[in-house]
Amino acid sequence: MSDVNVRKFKDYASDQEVRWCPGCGDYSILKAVQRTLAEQQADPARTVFVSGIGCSSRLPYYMETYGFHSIHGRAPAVATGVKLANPELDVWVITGDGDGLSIGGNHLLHALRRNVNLNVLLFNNEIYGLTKGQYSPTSRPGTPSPSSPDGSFDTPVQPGLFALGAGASFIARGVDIDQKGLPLLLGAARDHAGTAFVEILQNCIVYNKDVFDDVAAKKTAAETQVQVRHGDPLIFGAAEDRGLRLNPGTLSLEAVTLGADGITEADLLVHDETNPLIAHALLQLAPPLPVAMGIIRRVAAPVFDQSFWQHKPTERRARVKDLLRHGNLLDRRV
Ligand SMILES: Cc1ncc(C[n+]2csc(CCOP(=O)(O)OP(=O)(O)O)c2C)c(N)n1
Ligand code: SF4
Ligand SMILES: [Mg+2]
Repeated sequence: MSDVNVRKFKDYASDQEVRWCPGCGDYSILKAVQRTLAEQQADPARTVFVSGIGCSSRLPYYMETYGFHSIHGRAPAVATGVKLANPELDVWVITGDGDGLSIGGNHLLHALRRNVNLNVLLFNNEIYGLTKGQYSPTSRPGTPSPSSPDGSFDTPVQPGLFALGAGASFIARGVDIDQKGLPLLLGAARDHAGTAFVEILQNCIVYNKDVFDDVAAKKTAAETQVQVRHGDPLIFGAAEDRGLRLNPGTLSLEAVTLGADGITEADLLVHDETNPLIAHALLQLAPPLPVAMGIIRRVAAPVFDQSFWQHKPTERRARVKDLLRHGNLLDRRV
């Protein structure tokens, strides 16, 4: 391909004025998405971004691709329809913690369990940003907000564990500002056959500023995050001298120091993307333990849209117009 035909990340940006608050983490995610499409030389004419409602859900406006700003919580359903109608499209779902896990929890659950070939990006800022800062299903207990003036007392849902419980075949976690790591995760999500679920920790600087500082702050990230890679032992720390081993008594991960008490790399747990127990243990990690980043789970599983068309090959090109003009729709059932 000559240079003139190579798409740069700016080629995926639309001419729309970006209307997020200055400093919002959504800007970095948008850039990472555009960078991913450029890295993979994705065809904009075959790319669709479907969103629900929320600040995060404004993303499709800013992409020079096809897009739907759909209904609150319903993006997975709309995206499933898009993918079924034209399986050749690369379909992305953009959702927030409120959109995807509150009103849309049911829709997300079914897309995940069906394993529709979609890339789902959940922007988790632990707050309803668009509606001015009410607490959300992922807000940590004690979050003060207009709907919880004395601090929230709900038990939050953890997006990755929700996805695991729903049977997701791909689960990853990244941070908005990680311009190196995030495009790699998004690229892997795009390559995955089935629903790829990516939770992105996103800083809402207006209504929940720096809520992820204990995990995402750049200065301390080497200590507060463990980057997981299939086949590698779980090592973290700026000096790479810390690790996670499985405590057989509690069946949970514990942090250890390499070299102390005779501990070596051989004592550490080796990441296996296909092992659901490891995924569960990694998703349980929370401060003061390092939080898992990267591809936590990735397995091959039957893909809903592929199975659908295998069962209805002749209907593939059917047009709604033809169906509607045919009289009684029920007579057309096959
Ligand atoms: C049916 C319906 N109920 C409620 C709302 C109000 N509403 C709009 S966005 C939103 C929550 C958005 O939160 P989130 O998905 O976390 O997105 P963020 O703005 O934080 O990116 C709510 C409750 C709505 N638009 N439609
Ligand atoms: S309210 Fe929060 S999430 Fe929404 S644009 Fe502003 S900073 Fe971003
Ligand atoms: Mg939110």
